[in-house]
Amino acid sequence: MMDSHIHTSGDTICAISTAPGVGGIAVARVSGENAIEVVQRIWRGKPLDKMKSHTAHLGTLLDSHGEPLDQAVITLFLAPASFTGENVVELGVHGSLFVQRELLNALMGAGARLAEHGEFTRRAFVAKKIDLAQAEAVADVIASNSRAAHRIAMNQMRGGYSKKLSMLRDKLLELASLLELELDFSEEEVEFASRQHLLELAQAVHSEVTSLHGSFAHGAALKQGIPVAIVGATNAGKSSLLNALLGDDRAIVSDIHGTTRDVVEDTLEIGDYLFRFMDTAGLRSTTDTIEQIGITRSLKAIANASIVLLVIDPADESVAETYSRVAEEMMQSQAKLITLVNKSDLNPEQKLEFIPQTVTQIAISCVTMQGLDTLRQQLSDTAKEISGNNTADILVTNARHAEILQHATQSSSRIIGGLTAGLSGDFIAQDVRETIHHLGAITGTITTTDILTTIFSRFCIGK
Ligand SMILES: Nc1nc2c(ncn2[C@@H]2O[C@H](COP(=O)(O)OP(=O)(O)OP(=O)(O)O)[C@@H](O)[C@H]2O)c(=O)[nH]1
Ligand SMILES: [Mg+2]
Repeated sequence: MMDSHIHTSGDTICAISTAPGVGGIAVARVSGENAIEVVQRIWRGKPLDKMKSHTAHLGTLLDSHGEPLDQAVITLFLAPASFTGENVVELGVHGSLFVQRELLNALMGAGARLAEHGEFTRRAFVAKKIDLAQAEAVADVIASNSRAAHRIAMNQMRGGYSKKLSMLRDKLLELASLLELELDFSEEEVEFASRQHLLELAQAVHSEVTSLHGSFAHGAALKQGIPVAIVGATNAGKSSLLNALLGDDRAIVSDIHGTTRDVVEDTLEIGDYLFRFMDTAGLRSTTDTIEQIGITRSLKAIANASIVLLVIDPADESVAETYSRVAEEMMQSQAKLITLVNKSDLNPEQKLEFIPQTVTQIAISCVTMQGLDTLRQQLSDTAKEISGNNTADILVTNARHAEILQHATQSSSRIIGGLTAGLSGDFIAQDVRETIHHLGAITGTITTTDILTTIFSRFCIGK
């Protein structure tokens, strides 16, 4: 079990910061007040305590027995001008697993201890180098696997999101102080700020908080992959399409109707976006219990998708029926429908007349790969369109933030309610304070040790 108690700063921590495994070079980091003395103990080269910040030095590192371990390049970052705000030494060594292990042993022998998950970033937060939302974005940048996800994380890390939250907080503080004034002078029948002005402020905050909260569905989709459901009648070629897109035999393909029973999922980057494809069980009426469960899952996949790919074999007699069924399932959803008329190698260029003009139709073949480039382009365009439709200029991608924002939409809506109902200022001030509190919990102005421990334990060691 992980030690939930984070040691106070002051002690010197060390970790390998590069990916686990063998590499050309591995980088170890050491941070703490005594970082330089600790490294000096295993270092043969220029005296590190005489060197300036932001300088690199070539020398020899010793193992825990005092024997030469490796030639290394050491980079110094002196407090407070470092990532953690403490003295930081980065040691670039050759990336053998043996060298990495021995180096950590030597550092521990010299007085450092192994860092916990995210402890470097946590120290950066404690030193107020970054706020909590930015610290979380560091993890997102490391985990980002598409240009779109990377862009959001970078914006958050550089503080765009925090700035927005702090603007909202300022509006709320203004609201709170105006309410205060109103209370102080309530006896004197002077109106300092009209309730109308207060209402406008509250509405502005509420609408921004609501739009941030609303952006989570899309933000999460961009981060984890935009969900794309591949649906259609049995034998239409859904699993063949998944395999063709992935360039891999991911799902079982056969000419037996009802081959796919469960949802088969995989992600793929197309253009700037990561997509999460879900191959589903073919839609047909069946008495087979297991197949029926599979079909229920297909319908659920439609409900959860941002894009639905309806695969059609034009030779199939029930095509119109399948189309209506899917269209009906999609009535409630915001998802985009794209129909794929498959097996074009057998049935050259067919356009299905019963499908409305507004719905995109692409002729494809999973055998000749015809039309797949058009499909990839269409997917990337659709993803861009979905992103463009989002009114928030900042996307929330973090579930913790989304939950807090949900509370903030409720408390800010109560402020509006209170103002509209003409309630006394002290009742309303309560909800204003609560909203400020919620926003503060995102950036970390208000946090508990438990929350911090949960957040940073999800980081890699060495970050
Ligand atoms: N000629 C031709 N055959 C195809 C094409 N796409 C799929 N098939 C064949 O159609 C049959 C069904 O393909 P699958 O991909 O298993 O169909 P599915 O829609 O996943 O079927 P279920 O899992 O049963 O719902 C297989 O024999 C495939 O080889 C195509 O573009 N052209
Ligand atoms: Mg299948």
